[in-house]
Amino acid sequence: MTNAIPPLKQRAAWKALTAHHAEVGGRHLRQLFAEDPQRAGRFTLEAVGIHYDFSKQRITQETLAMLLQLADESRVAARRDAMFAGEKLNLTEKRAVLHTALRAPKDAKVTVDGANVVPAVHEVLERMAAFADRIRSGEWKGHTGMPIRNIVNIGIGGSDLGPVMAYEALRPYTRRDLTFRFVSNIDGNDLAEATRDLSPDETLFVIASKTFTTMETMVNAQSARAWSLASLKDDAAVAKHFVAVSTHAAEVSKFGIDTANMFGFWDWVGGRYSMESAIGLSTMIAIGPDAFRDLLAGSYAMDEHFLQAPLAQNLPVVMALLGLWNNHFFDAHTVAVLPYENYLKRFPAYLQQMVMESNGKYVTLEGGRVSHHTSPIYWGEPGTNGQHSFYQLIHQGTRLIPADFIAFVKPAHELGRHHDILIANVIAQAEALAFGKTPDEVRAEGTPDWLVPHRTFEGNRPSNMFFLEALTPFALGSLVALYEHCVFVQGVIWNIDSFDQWGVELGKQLAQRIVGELESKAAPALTHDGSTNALIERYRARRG
Ligand code: G6Q
Repeated sequence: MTNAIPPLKQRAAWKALTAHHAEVGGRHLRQLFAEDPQRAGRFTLEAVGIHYDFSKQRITQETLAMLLQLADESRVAARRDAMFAGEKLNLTEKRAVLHTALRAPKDAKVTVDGANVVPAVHEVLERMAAFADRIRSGEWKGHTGMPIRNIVNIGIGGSDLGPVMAYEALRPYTRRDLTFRFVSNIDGNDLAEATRDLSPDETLFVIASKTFTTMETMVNAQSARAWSLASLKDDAAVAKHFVAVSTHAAEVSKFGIDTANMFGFWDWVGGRYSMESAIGLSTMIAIGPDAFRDLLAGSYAMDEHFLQAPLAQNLPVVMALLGLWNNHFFDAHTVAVLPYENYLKRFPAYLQQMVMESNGKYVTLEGGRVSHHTSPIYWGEPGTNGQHSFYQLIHQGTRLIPADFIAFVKPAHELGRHHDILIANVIAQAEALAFGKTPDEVRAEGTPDWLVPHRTFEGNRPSNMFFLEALTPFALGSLVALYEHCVFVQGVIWNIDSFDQWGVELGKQLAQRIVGELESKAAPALTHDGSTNALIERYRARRG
């Protein structure tokens, strides 16, 4: 399906928004709240257990109506339906985009190239569950007859960030008597640290790689194999200590892993959208098959909401539109993701890949150059830590940084007043950013005149507040799908391919060439630029 929509700036809704921004863009949130006592309720949505308060965005009802008009003109609903129906929306790789099929119920039907993919999804889920149960129960024995106590996931990018984020997020649901480690970096320190205190006869490696050719993962997997066999001293041990998650059976058996111990997925699952495919095997071992199904159920519930809710009440759609409003009309180049939940400490990193690898593109679907910015930069840290560091810039810096606050009513651990204080802080930050503190208020506190400008907060900094009940597997699944669909909607409006990632290729190719030059005994003539040549020569000379 092609998307022959006019360029963004030529769409009628865009033009209307431009005029509208000239009129309302300067209004302060203080004024907007004062004018409309119903504002908080008016700009709050509730779905899939997520209470989404966007009343602290710099919008009026008219803004929202125009943004929704933009979604209409950009054919968001039709593109969404096409994605769920298995059309090949990943244009440059000619692939369907069906991470939503990973969480479809057993009786659903999702067709790719004429075949229903749902039975295969459930078949893999069942194999994963049987395997996870065998590890968790101790039935699966290592080569020396010891049960597995350590699981090391080796993968990178989409084959790492989802599993590690989900493991950290759902720690209270994990088997505490099992140790989980995640190795991604080609830097040998990563594998060395992950294995230094583990015993090979109790350690299982999950080699997670869609292609099974990624340099980092393959080198790490070979070194893990050597580490294992140095102690177990028998090639047959590989079958007990290595399993693979991949779409490439041939490459898996080339590595020496029995394909009976391989868990498959499909080319219609993008790496950064794969944490609920077999790439989630380590997650399933950690939290168990039932909790993993709850994770899928949370994403599925958000999928259904995204599919069925009218655009004006549709969380991912509204969130995406407000992101565009800030990005384009207030020149906000970044978004701070600020979970007030320590278990979500890897969530910003996970979102960085999801958002920026998906929508960090300057080429349109038709191959032209976009005439506007695309993805903002996502970054963040859990609160309250960030408050004692970079929040200064969000409050009083010269750049506008919209924030996504994420908080939960119930903590995993009830510990004195901790949670009340945590939640007081997240609510206070959103309030402070929106309303600030006027010079008069500062003066009234007895501040001397010379200090007043320094202690004044302009406010008018927009934020989203996502308030959920508790960080359960279901809630995590719903949050992941919320952001996935938000990214999708923005990609549709920008008319870009959110599902390829050609931008990572050049560095890979150059590294392949340079590694040959670093390791060659023959000191080859270097034909890079002067700086690159000098760096290569310096390394070669220092390493001897
Ligand atoms: C994600 C990207 C990328 C990918 C890694 C690992 O969307 O495609 O991050 O996940 O490069 O790839 P493999 O799983 O093939 O090793």
